[in-house]
Amino acid sequence: MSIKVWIDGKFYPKEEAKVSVYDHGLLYGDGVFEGIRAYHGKVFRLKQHVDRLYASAKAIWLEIPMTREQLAQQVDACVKENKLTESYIRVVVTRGFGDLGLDPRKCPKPTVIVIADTIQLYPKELYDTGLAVVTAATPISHRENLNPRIKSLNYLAHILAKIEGIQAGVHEVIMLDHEGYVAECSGDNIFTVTEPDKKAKGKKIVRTTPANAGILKGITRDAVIELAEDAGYDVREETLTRYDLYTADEFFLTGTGAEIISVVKADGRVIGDGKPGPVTKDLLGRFRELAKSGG
Ligand code: PXG
Repeated sequence: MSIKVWIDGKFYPKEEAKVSVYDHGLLYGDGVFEGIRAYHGKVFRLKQHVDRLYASAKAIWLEIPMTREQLAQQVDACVKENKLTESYIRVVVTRGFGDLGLDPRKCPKPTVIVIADTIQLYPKELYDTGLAVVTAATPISHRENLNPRIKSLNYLAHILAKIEGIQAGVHEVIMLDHEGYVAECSGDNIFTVTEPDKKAKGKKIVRTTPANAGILKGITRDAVIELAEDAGYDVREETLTRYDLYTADEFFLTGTGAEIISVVKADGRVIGDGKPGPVTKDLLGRFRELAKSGG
Protein backbone atom coordinates (compact mmCIF):
# COMPACT_ATOMS: atom_id res chain seq x y z
CA MET A 1 0.00 0.00 0.00
CA SER A 2 1.29 3.43 -0.94
CA ILE A 3 2.15 5.99 1.75
CA LYS A 4 -0.44 8.75 2.04
CA VAL A 5 0.84 12.28 2.43
CA TRP A 6 -1.21 15.06 4.02
CA ILE A 7 -1.10 18.46 2.27
CA ASP A 8 -3.28 21.38 3.36
CA GLY A 9 -6.15 19.31 4.68
CA LYS A 10 -6.16 16.33 2.30
CA PHE A 11 -4.41 12.98 1.94
CA TYR A 12 -2.72 12.13 -1.38
CA PRO A 13 -0.96 8.92 -2.46
CA LYS A 14 2.83 9.47 -2.24
CA GLU A 15 3.16 9.57 -6.06
CA GLU A 16 0.58 12.36 -6.34
CA ALA A 17 1.70 14.38 -3.31
CA LYS A 18 2.91 17.57 -5.01
CA VAL A 19 3.31 21.30 -4.45
CA SER A 20 3.35 24.11 -6.99
CA VAL A 21 6.52 25.23 -8.78
CA TYR A 22 5.49 28.71 -7.56
CA ASP A 23 5.76 27.60 -3.92
CA HIS A 24 8.34 29.79 -2.18
CA GLY A 25 9.56 26.75 -0.27
CA LEU A 26 10.87 25.47 -3.62
CA LEU A 27 11.77 28.83 -5.18
CA TYR A 28 13.63 30.25 -2.17
CA GLY A 29 13.91 27.61 0.56
CA ASP A 30 11.44 29.87 2.35
CA GLY A 31 9.95 27.69 5.05
CA VAL A 32 10.60 25.55 8.11
CA PHE A 33 10.45 21.86 8.95
CA GLU A 34 10.69 19.14 11.59
CA GLY A 35 11.95 15.56 11.49
CA ILE A 36 10.19 13.43 14.10
CA ARG A 37 10.21 9.72 15.02
CA ALA A 38 7.47 7.42 16.20
CA TYR A 39 8.42 4.30 18.15
CA HIS A 40 5.87 1.52 18.64
CA GLY A 41 3.24 3.90 17.24
CA LYS A 42 4.02 6.61 19.81
CA VAL A 43 5.42 9.90 18.54
CA PHE A 44 8.62 10.87 20.39
CA ARG A 45 8.47 14.26 22.16
CA LEU A 46 5.78 15.57 19.84
CA LYS A 47 5.12 18.69 21.90
CA GLN A 48 8.80 19.68 21.81
CA HIS A 49 8.93 19.22 18.02
CA VAL A 50 5.73 21.24 17.51
CA ASP A 51 7.02 24.00 19.78
CA ARG A 52 10.33 24.13 17.90
CA LEU A 53 8.47 24.31 14.57
CA TYR A 54 6.39 27.27 15.78
CA ALA A 55 9.53 28.97 17.12
CA SER A 56 11.30 28.50 13.76
CA ALA A 57 8.22 29.86 11.98
CA LYS A 58 8.03 32.89 14.28
CA ALA A 59 11.68 33.69 13.63
CA ILE A 60 11.05 33.85 9.87
CA TRP A 61 7.73 35.75 10.12
CA LEU A 62 5.70 32.74 9.03
CA GLU A 63 2.29 32.19 10.55
CA ILE A 64 1.30 28.52 10.56
CA PRO A 65 -2.43 28.39 9.67
CA MET A 66 -3.25 25.79 12.33
CA THR A 67 -3.07 25.68 16.12
CA ARG A 68 -0.29 23.68 17.78
CA GLU A 69 -2.91 21.18 18.96
CA GLN A 70 -4.32 20.72 15.45
CA LEU A 71 -0.85 20.18 14.01
CA ALA A 72 0.09 17.69 16.73
CA GLN A 73 -3.15 15.79 16.09
CA GLN A 74 -2.39 15.74 12.38
CA VAL A 75 1.03 14.19 13.00
CA ASP A 76 -0.60 11.42 15.05
CA ALA A 77 -3.30 11.00 12.39
CA CYS A 78 -0.70 10.57 9.61
CA VAL A 79 1.10 7.81 11.53
CA LYS A 80 -2.24 6.03 12.10
CA GLU A 81 -3.47 6.56 8.53
CA ASN A 82 -0.34 4.82 7.23
CA LYS A 83 -0.55 2.07 9.87
CA LEU A 84 3.05 2.69 10.86
CA THR A 85 4.54 1.69 14.19
CA GLU A 86 8.18 2.67 13.55
CA SER A 87 8.06 5.87 11.56
CA TYR A 88 9.98 8.97 10.50
CA ILE A 89 7.71 11.98 10.13
CA ARG A 90 8.52 15.12 8.18
CA VAL A 91 6.44 18.24 8.83
CA VAL A 92 7.09 21.02 6.31
CA VAL A 93 5.57 24.49 6.33
CA THR A 94 6.45 26.71 3.37
CA ARG A 95 5.62 30.35 2.66
CA GLY A 96 3.22 28.91 0.07
CA PHE A 97 2.19 29.66 -3.49
CA GLY A 98 3.33 33.12 -4.64
CA ASP A 99 4.82 34.77 -7.70
CA LEU A 100 8.40 34.70 -8.97
CA GLY A 101 9.53 37.59 -6.76
CA LEU A 102 11.00 37.39 -3.26
CA ASP A 103 8.18 39.32 -1.59
CA PRO A 104 6.49 36.98 0.90
CA ARG A 105 3.37 39.19 0.86
CA LYS A 106 2.62 37.64 -2.55
CA CYS A 107 2.07 34.30 -0.79
CA PRO A 108 -1.43 34.42 0.69
CA LYS A 109 -1.32 31.10 2.54
CA PRO A 110 1.46 28.84 3.84
CA THR A 111 1.57 25.26 2.58
CA VAL A 112 1.48 22.63 5.37
CA ILE A 113 2.73 19.12 4.62
CA VAL A 114 2.93 16.07 6.89
CA ILE A 115 4.72 12.95 5.62
CA ALA A 116 4.80 9.82 7.77
CA ASP A 117 7.17 7.30 6.20
CA THR A 118 10.25 5.34 7.32
CA ILE A 119 13.98 6.10 7.37
CA GLN A 120 17.25 4.27 7.99
CA LEU A 121 19.87 6.93 8.39
CA TYR A 122 22.93 4.86 9.26
CA PRO A 123 23.51 1.16 8.55
CA LYS A 124 22.89 -1.02 11.64
CA GLU A 125 26.51 -2.24 11.87
CA LEU A 126 27.70 1.32 12.48
CA TYR A 127 26.07 1.27 15.92
CA ASP A 128 28.46 -1.56 16.86
CA THR A 129 31.58 -0.26 15.13
CA GLY A 130 31.12 3.53 15.42
CA LEU A 131 31.65 5.91 12.54
CA ALA A 132 34.35 8.19 11.18
CA VAL A 133 33.94 11.94 10.64
CA VAL A 134 35.99 14.73 9.14
CA THR A 135 35.77 18.48 9.59
CA ALA A 136 34.05 20.24 6.71
CA ALA A 137 35.56 23.40 5.26
CA THR A 138 32.02 24.80 4.96
CA PRO A 139 31.14 26.58 8.22
CA ILE A 140 27.76 26.67 9.92
CA SER A 141 25.83 29.83 8.98
CA HIS A 142 26.47 32.85 11.14
CA ARG A 143 23.74 33.22 13.77
CA GLU A 144 22.95 36.75 12.55
CA ASN A 145 22.65 35.56 8.97
CA LEU A 146 20.46 32.48 9.30
CA ASN A 147 20.42 31.34 12.91
CA PRO A 148 21.04 27.58 13.07
CA ARG A 149 18.38 27.45 15.82
CA ILE A 150 15.87 27.94 12.98
CA LYS A 151 15.14 24.61 11.30
CA SER A 152 14.63 26.24 7.93
CA LEU A 153 14.30 24.75 4.46
CA ASN A 154 17.65 26.32 3.59
CA TYR A 155 20.02 23.41 4.28
CA LEU A 156 22.55 24.19 1.57
CA ALA A 157 25.50 24.81 3.91
CA HIS A 158 24.77 21.48 5.62
CA ILE A 159 24.44 19.69 2.29
CA LEU A 160 27.71 21.17 0.99
CA ALA A 161 29.41 20.05 4.19
CA LYS A 162 27.81 16.60 3.82
CA ILE A 163 29.18 16.32 0.27
CA GLU A 164 32.67 17.05 1.60
CA GLY A 165 32.15 14.11 3.96
CA ILE A 166 30.92 11.84 1.17
CA GLN A 167 33.99 12.71 -0.89
CA ALA A 168 36.19 11.88 2.08
CA GLY A 169 34.38 8.54 2.47
CA VAL A 170 32.83 9.24 5.89
CA HIS A 171 29.25 9.30 7.18
CA GLU A 172 29.13 12.67 8.98
CA VAL A 173 31.03 15.94 9.12
CA ILE A 174 31.94 18.33 11.91
CA MET A 175 30.84 21.89 11.13
CA LEU A 176 32.67 24.76 12.84
CA ASP A 177 31.36 28.24 13.50
CA HIS A 178 32.91 31.35 11.91
CA GLU A 179 35.47 31.54 14.75
CA GLY A 180 36.54 27.94 14.35
CA TYR A 181 34.76 26.51 17.40
CA VAL A 182 32.88 23.24 17.06
CA ALA A 183 29.20 23.79 16.29
CA GLU A 184 27.49 20.54 15.26
CA CYS A 185 27.37 17.98 12.47
CA SER A 186 25.41 18.28 9.22
CA GLY A 187 22.38 16.57 10.79
CA ASP A 188 23.42 15.70 14.35
CA ASN A 189 24.53 17.34 17.60
CA ILE A 190 27.90 16.63 19.22
CA PHE A 191 28.81 15.17 22.64
CA THR A 192 32.08 14.11 24.29
CA VAL A 193 32.81 12.05 27.41
CA THR A 194 35.91 12.54 29.56
CA GLU A 195 37.21 11.40 32.95
CA PRO A 196 36.21 13.46 36.04
CA ASP A 197 38.11 16.65 36.88
CA LYS A 198 38.22 18.12 40.41
CA LYS A 199 34.85 19.84 40.07
CA ALA A 200 33.12 16.70 38.79
CA LYS A 201 33.43 14.88 42.16
CA GLY A 202 34.12 11.50 40.61
CA LYS A 203 31.44 11.77 37.92
CA LYS A 204 32.39 11.29 34.27
CA ILE A 205 31.91 14.50 32.31
CA VAL A 206 29.48 14.60 29.38
CA ARG A 207 29.93 17.75 27.30
CA THR A 208 27.93 19.24 24.44
CA THR A 209 28.20 22.51 22.54
CA PRO A 210 26.06 25.38 23.92
CA ALA A 211 22.55 25.85 22.50
CA ASN A 212 23.27 29.41 21.43
CA ALA A 213 26.66 28.73 19.87
CA GLY A 214 25.25 28.29 16.39
CA ILE A 215 23.57 24.89 16.51
CA LEU A 216 20.15 23.42 16.07
CA LYS A 217 18.95 22.73 19.62
CA GLY A 218 18.24 19.07 19.01
CA ILE A 219 15.30 17.34 20.65
CA THR A 220 17.50 14.24 20.98
CA ARG A 221 20.26 16.41 22.46
CA ASP A 222 17.85 17.73 25.11
CA ALA A 223 16.69 14.19 25.91
CA VAL A 224 20.30 12.97 26.21
CA ILE A 225 21.22 15.87 28.52
CA GLU A 226 18.31 14.89 30.81
CA LEU A 227 19.13 11.17 30.66
CA ALA A 228 22.83 11.82 31.37
CA GLU A 229 21.99 14.03 34.36
CA ASP A 230 19.58 11.41 35.73
CA ALA A 231 22.25 8.74 35.23
CA GLY A 232 24.65 10.72 37.44
CA TYR A 233 27.06 12.14 34.87
CA ASP A 234 28.38 15.69 35.17
CA VAL A 235 26.74 17.34 32.14
CA ARG A 236 28.19 20.57 30.79
CA GLU A 237 27.31 22.79 27.84
CA GLU A 238 30.68 24.23 26.88
CA THR A 239 32.47 25.77 23.93
CA LEU A 240 34.47 22.98 22.31
CA THR A 241 37.39 22.98 19.89
CA ARG A 242 38.45 20.14 17.63
CA TYR A 243 41.21 19.40 20.14
CA ASP A 244 38.51 18.56 22.72
CA LEU A 245 36.93 16.09 20.28
CA TYR A 246 40.24 14.40 19.34
CA THR A 247 41.32 13.94 22.96
CA ALA A 248 37.98 12.86 24.46
CA ASP A 249 37.57 9.30 25.78
CA GLU A 250 34.29 9.06 23.89
CA PHE A 251 32.67 11.13 21.16
CA PHE A 252 29.10 10.59 20.02
CA LEU A 253 26.38 12.21 17.94
CA THR A 254 22.66 12.62 18.60
CA GLY A 255 19.78 13.20 16.22
CA THR A 256 16.26 12.05 15.46
CA GLY A 257 17.48 9.78 12.66
CA ALA A 258 20.72 8.66 14.30
CA GLU A 259 19.47 8.48 17.92
CA ILE A 260 22.90 8.09 19.59
CA ILE A 261 25.87 6.95 17.53
CA SER A 262 29.53 6.66 18.47
CA VAL A 263 32.32 8.43 16.57
CA VAL A 264 35.56 6.42 16.64
CA LYS A 265 37.66 8.46 14.23
CA ALA A 266 37.80 12.23 13.73
CA ASP A 267 40.03 13.81 11.08
CA GLY A 268 42.11 10.62 11.15
CA ARG A 269 42.57 10.55 14.95
CA VAL A 270 41.33 7.42 16.71
CA ILE A 271 38.99 8.37 19.57
CA GLY A 272 39.58 6.54 22.87
CA ASP A 273 40.24 2.87 22.14
CA GLY A 274 38.58 3.07 18.72
CA LYS A 275 35.36 1.37 19.83
CA PRO A 276 32.00 2.73 21.07
CA GLY A 277 32.57 3.54 24.75
CA PRO A 278 30.64 2.50 27.87
CA VAL A 279 28.95 5.86 28.49
CA THR A 280 27.77 6.08 24.87
CA LYS A 281 26.33 2.56 25.14
CA ASP A 282 24.75 3.31 28.52
CA LEU A 283 23.04 6.43 27.16
CA LEU A 284 21.82 4.64 24.01
CA GLY A 285 20.21 1.96 26.22
CA ARG A 286 18.53 4.64 28.32
CA PHE A 287 17.42 6.53 25.22
CA ARG A 288 15.76 3.44 23.72
CA GLU A 289 13.90 2.83 26.99
CA LEU A 290 12.70 6.45 26.98
CA ALA A 291 11.62 6.18 23.33
CA LYS A 292 9.31 3.26 24.22
CA SER A 293 7.24 5.64 26.34
CA GLY A 294 7.02 8.43 23.73
CA GLY A 295 9.71 10.40 25.53
N1 PXG B 1 21.62 19.51 13.89
C1 PXG B 1 21.11 19.64 12.65
C2 PXG B 1 21.70 20.63 11.72
C3 PXG B 1 20.01 18.85 12.26
O1 PXG B 1 19.48 19.00 11.04
C4 PXG B 1 20.06 17.79 14.45
C5 PXG B 1 21.12 18.62 14.78
C6 PXG B 1 19.51 16.88 15.50
O2 PXG B 1 18.30 17.42 16.03
P1 PXG B 1 17.12 16.48 16.56
O3 PXG B 1 16.04 17.41 16.98
O4 PXG B 1 16.73 15.61 15.41
O5 PXG B 1 17.67 15.70 17.68
C7 PXG B 1 19.46 17.91 13.18
C8 PXG B 1 18.31 17.08 12.74
C9 PXG B 1 19.20 13.66 7.58
C10 PXG B 1 18.48 14.70 8.39
O6 PXG B 1 18.59 13.16 6.62
C11 PXG B 1 18.87 14.98 9.68
C12 PXG B 1 18.22 15.99 10.43
C13 PXG B 1 17.22 16.68 9.83
C14 PXG B 1 16.84 16.40 8.54
C15 PXG B 1 17.45 15.39 7.80
O7 PXG B 1 20.34 13.35 7.89
N2 PXG B 1 18.68 16.18 11.72
